[in-house]
Amino acid sequence: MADVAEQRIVLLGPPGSGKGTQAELLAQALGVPAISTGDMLREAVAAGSELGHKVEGIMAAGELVGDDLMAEIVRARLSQEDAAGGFLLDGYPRTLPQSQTLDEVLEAAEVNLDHVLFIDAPEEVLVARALGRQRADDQEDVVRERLRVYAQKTQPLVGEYERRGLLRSISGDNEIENVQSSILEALAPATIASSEEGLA
Ligand code: B4P
Repeated sequence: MADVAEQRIVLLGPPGSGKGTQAELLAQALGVPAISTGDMLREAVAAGSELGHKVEGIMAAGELVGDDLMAEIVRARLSQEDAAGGFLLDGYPRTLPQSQTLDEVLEAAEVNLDHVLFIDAPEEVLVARALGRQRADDQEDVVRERLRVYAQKTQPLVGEYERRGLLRSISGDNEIENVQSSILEALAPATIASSEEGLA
């Protein structure tokens, strides 16, 4: 039986909902690595690697990097040793084909996805946060494009994971600490149940 440290969790939500912020806090609480595809891509751009050159323009325009390239990156990262005992995936999957890739990776490793945390907030809150951050892909027109792409390509995953009974919805329109408390509360029944089974 999986214990607390073996949780495999996906963080889903629109750009600026606080996925990255919450992933870091939750990873510390659960003792599993936070794997952010956005951070991995930004590091590649900063390093000027071949991958960085491929994705730089796509990210700056607010579009999604191609599913095949993302599959390569995520397969390689999830096969690393630190992800064997659980992980928090921040920003992946973002499309239905990406969710199929994740299913394949998990099936091959004979493990399951435990939760999908869906963090949401009103559009104007998301735009205001992104503009406050001043990252290269945080110009207002790019932010609005990222929100459009999110609604078109990523939003359908919410229904998909809800059907599978994995979705836990969290309001991201709150103080960072309060959002984190809501997440821990949403995970608590499963966490408590698995610890009790571990003790039995
Ligand atoms: P990401 O890095 O995932 O960008 P994001 O969605 O804006 O991040 P997030 O929602 O985590 O926001 P954060 O916590 O930082 O992706 C960037 C780009 O990479 C994508 O557009 C795409 O091009 C590419 N990419 C990544 N993954 C991909 C994939 N799977 N497939 C294809 N392409 C992919 O929070 C935002 C701001 O709000 C921060 O400044 C934070 O301090 C603040 N904040 C957070 N929580 C707050 C709160 N509760 N109250 C007030 N402020 C808060």
